[in-house]
Amino acid sequence: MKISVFHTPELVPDEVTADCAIAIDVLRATTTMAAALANGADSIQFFSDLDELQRVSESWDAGKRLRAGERGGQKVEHFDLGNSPLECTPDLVRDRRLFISTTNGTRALKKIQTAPIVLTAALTNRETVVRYLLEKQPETVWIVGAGWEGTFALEDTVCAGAIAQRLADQMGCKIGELSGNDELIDAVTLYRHWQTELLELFHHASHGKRLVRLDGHADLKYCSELDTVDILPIQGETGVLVRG
Ligand code: 3SL
Repeated sequence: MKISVFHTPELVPDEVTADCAIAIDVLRATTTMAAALANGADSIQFFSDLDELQRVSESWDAGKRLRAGERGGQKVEHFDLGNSPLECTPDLVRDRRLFISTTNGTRALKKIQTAPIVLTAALTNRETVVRYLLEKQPETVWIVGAGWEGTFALEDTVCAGAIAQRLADQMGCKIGELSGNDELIDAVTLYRHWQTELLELFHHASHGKRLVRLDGHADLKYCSELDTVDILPIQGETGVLVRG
């Protein structure tokens, strides 16, 4: 298995040639998606465009849909949910489809949606993603960080490193044997340094600081916890994530 890390969707080649592509937006889209599916959501349909989300979700049974998303970290006006994993309670999400659009996370997913296998990962479901990769053994894996509007994000990179480190541990190999590009080594180095202080790292991250200004302390803490949910969000039909 060779793993390559791309820090932003913009860095991903237009033709996705990986056997498996994984989108990461730890703060907060892919953490929210894992929480929603873990708490019983039926599925998650992702959009980069809000108008398209409105149009497509109109055709869905009103009692079975939730419109979720943010712009600038704030809930989109008239939507049912913002983009906080803590909002995705079982009572609210059970058996419903989330129609979601976020600033960066859903764009990362759009960029990789043609890959044969599309997953989302966060720190919270890291172990489940690793277990799946160990079982399926895809030859090439691309991990794509959502970043922030085209720039590098610490929290996405540290999660990529956490996945790769755990894989290397489980496979009993050196990280260099898994490395598809230099960014993978960089991500693992970041993880090794901060692995016991992930919440502190998030307070140094520019998007972490932005969320703290929006009173997002509880979200930051939830998103920094490793291996807390056993869920694999995997693309079923194009643009729709289901439980793997
Ligand atoms: O950028 C994104 O996709 C969001 O996850 C950002 S926020 O954490 O909801 O502000």
